[in-house]
Amino acid sequence: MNNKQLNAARIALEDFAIEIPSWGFADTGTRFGKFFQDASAIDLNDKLADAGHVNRLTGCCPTVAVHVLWDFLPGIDPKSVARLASKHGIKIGSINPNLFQDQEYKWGSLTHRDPAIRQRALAHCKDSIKISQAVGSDLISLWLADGTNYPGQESIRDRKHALTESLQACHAMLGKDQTLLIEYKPFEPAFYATDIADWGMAYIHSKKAGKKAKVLVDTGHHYSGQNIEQIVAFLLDEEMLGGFHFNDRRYADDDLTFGSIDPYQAFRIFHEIHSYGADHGKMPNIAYMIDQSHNEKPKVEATLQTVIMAQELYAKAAIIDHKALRKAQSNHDVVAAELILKEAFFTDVRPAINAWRKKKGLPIDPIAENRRSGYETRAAGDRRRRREELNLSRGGSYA
Ligand code: AFD
Ligand code: MN
Ligand code: MN
Repeated sequence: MNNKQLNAARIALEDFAIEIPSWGFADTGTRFGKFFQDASAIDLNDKLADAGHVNRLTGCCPTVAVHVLWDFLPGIDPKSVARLASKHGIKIGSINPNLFQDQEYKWGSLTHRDPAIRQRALAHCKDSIKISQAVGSDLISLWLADGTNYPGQESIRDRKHALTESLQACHAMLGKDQTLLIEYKPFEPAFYATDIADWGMAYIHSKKAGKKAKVLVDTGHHYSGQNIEQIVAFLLDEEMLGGFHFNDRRYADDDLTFGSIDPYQAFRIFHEIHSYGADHGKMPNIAYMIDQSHNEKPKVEATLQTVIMAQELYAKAAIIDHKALRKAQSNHDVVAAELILKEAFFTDVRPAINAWRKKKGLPIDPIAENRRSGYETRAAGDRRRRREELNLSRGGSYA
């Protein structure tokens, strides 16, 4: 790395923060089952402790995404959750309503043909917004599983109309500085027509909902071969990119650790963001969030791996010479243009990252430090004992 690149990477690392999901530390798995780990978080305090540990080791995960039904159990005071988070050195980040598990939502939630069910779903959104305001979060991250499984099952247009109305009502409940992130997903658990199936539907619903709604891009929510960075560039240019749920995938919404399958695609997504920043003189205000579930890898270690990969790819994309790229593009010098990206992608940015970590007093190798610290071994022992004492059945959070 030359000095210019070192400096660009250092500046990028300074402002890069990525949010970790509370659910990534709990017993999660696939629809075919979960492989339980002793160190899996039992309750919210465990999840926040794990998130705090990841932030202490990496220095770039100051917030944790929470799921309303899984983290804010009935009777829990949201302010106590905020206090618990700060005890672990982090803050509550995006609030994720849950409109996909209650039996009443079998035929949909905000799209349901019965206004009473839509009202019930809106009441949950209202509660989620209240929680966000109580914990000081400005992000409501909404994913709907709504959709149909068979042709002819429902009117696609009627559902679209119902959803528009519901999202407008949800948007009206937001605080002045809050943002509603509307996430799209083409498949699963609806297998014929998901109501918010792609970025275009999310864009249109965001526009109709109101000025505080933006699109959330989950990298696992695309058909294979789809050009995600093109969607990112388009939404950025429309000022409609609210943020990301990062993960990697081979076939579907696999929620694998970020950059484990296709790091070059993740790098190209970051390139579009840095390119936008270079053209506008400042980086866009978007939420970088992780959405993964770790069925085989140890959960804390998988989260560390993801954060480290995200930092590295973000720093690699930061050293691209945008002026040289523009020049190659204007000359239709395809190979030179492509090589500018490849050079950056294959540059070892660890000297910049190590210097940044050293300056912050962080471990140079967070994964090695995590193993040396024995954190997960202690957590496994403590949580195994608590499960036995509480006679806890596996698979759900206790509190
Ligand atoms: C599942 C959904 C979606 C959502 C996440 C958290 O596919 O990505 O954002 O759960 O609720 O992964
Ligand atoms: Mn997601
Ligand atoms: Mn998903």
